[in-house]
Parts: sequence; structure tokens; C-alpha cells
Amino acid sequence: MNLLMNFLSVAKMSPDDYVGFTFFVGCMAMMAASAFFFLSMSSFDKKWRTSILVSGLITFIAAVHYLYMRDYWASNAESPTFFRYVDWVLTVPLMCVEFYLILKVAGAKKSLMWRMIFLSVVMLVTGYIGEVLSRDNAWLWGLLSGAAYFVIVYDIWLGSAKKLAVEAGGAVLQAHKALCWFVLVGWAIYPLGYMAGTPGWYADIFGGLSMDVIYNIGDAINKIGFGLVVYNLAVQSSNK
Ligand SMILES: *C/C=C(C)/C=C/C=C(C)/C=C/C1=C(C)CCCC1(C)C
Repeated sequence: MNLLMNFLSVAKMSPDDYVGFTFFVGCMAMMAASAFFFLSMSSFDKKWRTSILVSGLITFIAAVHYLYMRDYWASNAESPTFFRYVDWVLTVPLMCVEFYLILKVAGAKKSLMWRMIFLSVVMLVTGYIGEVLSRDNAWLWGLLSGAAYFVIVYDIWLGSAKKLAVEAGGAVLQAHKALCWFVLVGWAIYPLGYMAGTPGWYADIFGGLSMDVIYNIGDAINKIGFGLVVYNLAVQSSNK
């Protein structure tokens, strides 16, 4: 009973608490998306099930982190940066795995996957250093992180991953292109949040916009969007 009361007692949320609101809605959206991906899994050809499973894992890991981040924000009114980066360091590499899984039909090698995972971890670790450990040099760490991001964008748009996607053709090429747009445009939301939340010459550009709101919007678009692209690919390929 005590446990239940504890669970039901919710901190107040003020109507202009956009961070709290986006944590709450983001959490719900991630949970709903996870249920959707997990429950649809068995209706697809075997070769797509792992991809759909990974889509569900990405949103599920995010849902659990959002639960914590929402509470952290509610009790401390402070950015839950630690949980944020733990979430990212688990889910962004899984997004790299998605690229590999859909390109496997064209003979993608594991080395492509590990290269992308490595670059994404470099991008996130340097971002964390700039946001937490060395805020005075946030611009420099942001720049390094941006360089790793740029290499990922290059690889998928013009590099080896692109070549494989063209070889695969059809629905796989289409899905690859859609994921590429998510990485180019959707992921570009994050450096904006970083600039809004760290000190630097650029800080005033985003005056008033909250880093966490920007990150939360980015997460919803990218994590659920990525999953839906893969879901769509599985639907198209299983119909034939
Ligand atoms: C689900 C979470 C995702 C897709 C997170 C992606 C995060 C990024 C693409 C972060 C990129 C950053 C830069 C390119 C520079 C500034 C530091 C970061 C880490 C915010």
C-alpha cells in the first residue's frame, strides 16, 4: 500500500514547465512505440525480425531513461545530463546496428557496423566532456564531436554504406535514404540543443530555448522515426 501511495504521489507540474512536459510526453511516446514494435515483430519474415526488435529496444531503452529523467527533472529542476548520455550511448550505437542490418542483404560487413559504432561513441563522449567535464571549452569539444558526426554523415550518404544500399536497390535503398535524412536533419537537432545549453559565443542565438526541450524533440523524432522507417521496410518486403 505504501509503495502504491508513493507511486501515485506525483510532483506538481507547472503549465509553463516545457521540459517537464516534454519528458512526460516523450516517455509515453517511447513506451507506445516500443509496444507497437514488439507486438508487430512476429508478423514479419524472419530476416526482418531482428531489425524490428532493435527498433523496439531503442525506444524501450529511451522509455526507461525518460522515466528516470522525468523524475530527476521534477525533483531537482536540473538537466539529467548523466542519464541523457547513458541513454544515447546505448541507443545511438543501436541505430548504427540498424544501418548494418538493413544493408546485410547487400553483403554489408561487420567492420562497417563497428566503424559507425566507434564514430558514434566518439561523438557522444566528446559531447559529454564538453557538456559536463570541460564546459569552458564546450565549443572545442562540440567541434570534435561534430567532426565525428560529419564522418558518419559522409559514410552513409557518400561512402561505403551508400554503395551497398545502391547495390541492394529497391525498398532497401529507399529505407537507407530515409535513414540518411534522419541522420542529416534529425540528428542535427542535437548540436543546436548543445549550443543552447553550453557557454560560448553562440549561447545568445538560442536565448530562452531550453536544451532539454530541444533534445527531447530530437529524441522523439529520431528514435521513433528510425523505427518506423525499418517497420515500413519490413512491411514492404514481407508483402512480396
Ligand atoms: C536517440 C538519440 C540520438 C539519435 C542522439 C544523437 C545525438 C547526437 C547526434 C549528438 C551530437 C552532438 C554533436 C554533433 C555536437 C555537440 C555534442 C552532441 C553530442 C550534442
